[in-house]
Amino acid sequence: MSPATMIESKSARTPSAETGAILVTGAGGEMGHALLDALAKRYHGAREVIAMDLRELPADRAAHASATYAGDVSDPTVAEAIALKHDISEVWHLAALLSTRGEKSPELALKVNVMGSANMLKLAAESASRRGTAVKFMFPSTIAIYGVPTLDAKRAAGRVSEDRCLEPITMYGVNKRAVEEMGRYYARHYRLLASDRLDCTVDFRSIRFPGIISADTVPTGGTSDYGPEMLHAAAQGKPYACFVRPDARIPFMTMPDAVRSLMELADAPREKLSRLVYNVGAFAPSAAEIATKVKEFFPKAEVTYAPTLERQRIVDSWPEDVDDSAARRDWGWKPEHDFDRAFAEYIVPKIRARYGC
Ligand code: AKB
Repeated sequence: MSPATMIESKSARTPSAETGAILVTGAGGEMGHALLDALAKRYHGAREVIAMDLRELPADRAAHASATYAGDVSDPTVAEAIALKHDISEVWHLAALLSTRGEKSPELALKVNVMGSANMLKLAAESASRRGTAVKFMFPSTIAIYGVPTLDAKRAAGRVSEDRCLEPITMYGVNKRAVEEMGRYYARHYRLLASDRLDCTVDFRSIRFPGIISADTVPTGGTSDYGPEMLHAAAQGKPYACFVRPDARIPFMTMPDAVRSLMELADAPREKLSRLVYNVGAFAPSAAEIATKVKEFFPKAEVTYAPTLERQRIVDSWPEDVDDSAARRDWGWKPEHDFDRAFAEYIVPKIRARYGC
């Protein structure tokens, strides 16, 4: 998409440019939705928030941003046009094609997930050198960067720490891992030979997220989607055929915890961070344990199992849980919602209000 076809709209709000602008890509996606809310609550319009998505944002979402852009992250001219108009001091780069979608169109996933990220990293690096200060780059990575070869290996691996089992089997996992490495390059090596300035680089910070459950939105294109799909189906009184076996186990967390973790990592003093990329965990139920919990709250829920080869294979390659001790030690990560509290205090009350059940 050329800048000429990029749609821009502005709300009436006049932001302060004192601290620079925050650019959020993928603002129309599940996490973008929750992050825009959180940024609006935090800054109340006192900070410029620029929301970008492939499609134009609905008016209620756009109201949370000071400017919105519809454009393709993989088109370098879009990033260039945004950088010309705004003094970007933070990039929250959420735009991506998820794992199941990525396996359907691997080349498209490569283009969006890797080229899109390369464009945003370049934008951040150039903004940093223009501003003479580091530009923060927040990047949601994923448990899909891990790959265990067999179910026995998965059981033996247990809670996987950041530097083990790095052999992803999906294009999405490969892409996210590549961007983690590109982030490391931009944070630690880019242009340092030429300028010697460590203070005006990309301050890359990333979290490898597990499956995320939101009570407000239903995910699309992911492989951890069976968790949230099961819940949203039960709340609407619809039967659900789960696409993985009952014993399939991966880590999950709630959307409020996921957004809070990104914000806490963004706020952490750089010198406290021993890594660029962190695991975060919360709970790690099997599909059958999610179904049992769903039935506690929605006794009429109908869950059957119809595993599909491709999606089961992906879930089997992901670890059953993650070791997040580095995040806990370095920046005090602690999930608010364990499995019981996630349902009792967040998912069920919100989902009941949403569907009126
Ligand atoms: C997916 O299923 O692709 C994502 C993820 C685990 O990153 N939700």
